[in-house]
Amino acid sequence: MYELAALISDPGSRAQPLHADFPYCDGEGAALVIAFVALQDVEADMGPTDIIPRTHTAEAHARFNGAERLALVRECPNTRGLLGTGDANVIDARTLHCGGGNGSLKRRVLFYCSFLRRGRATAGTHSLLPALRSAGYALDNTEEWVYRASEESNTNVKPRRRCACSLT
Ligand SMILES: O=C(O)CCC(=O)C(=O)O
Repeated sequence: MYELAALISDPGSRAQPLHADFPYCDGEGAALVIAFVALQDVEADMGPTDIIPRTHTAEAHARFNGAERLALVRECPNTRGLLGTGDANVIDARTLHCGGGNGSLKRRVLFYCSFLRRGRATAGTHSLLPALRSAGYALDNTEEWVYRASEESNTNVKPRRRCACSLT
């Protein structure tokens, strides 16, 4: 696990510039995968995340770094960020995206977490608490920590309130 936090866009927040959270590197597959989870419904005037599918590629990054940045944005309608509470967008972090401007009176909050490929070094800072960085939360050992966490939380509530947790 690489990041674990929430991002907040308050009313009046400006749109972000289009960006990728990870560079395109020749010969390398996806190194970082991010899930953005809506903590409330995200409506059109709240500045939904604008995600441009299939832009994790060499060609799209070349266009983005050249003169075609605006053309890329215009090619794709901004509908993928319209989410119901609990819905998620999961992207390869090389995919071009940006938060929209929040012209509503509602706060937009997205919980996000990301997973970095094992052994992949990065230079940047990230939002995962230092204490959690060495905990070994990865996608290939979720049985160990997701189920353990759900078991632990289930033992701390009255039986009638227990919930079944699964990854499906
Ligand atoms: O605000 C959003 O929906 C996206 C935020 C984002 O892409 C970022 O902070 O890198």
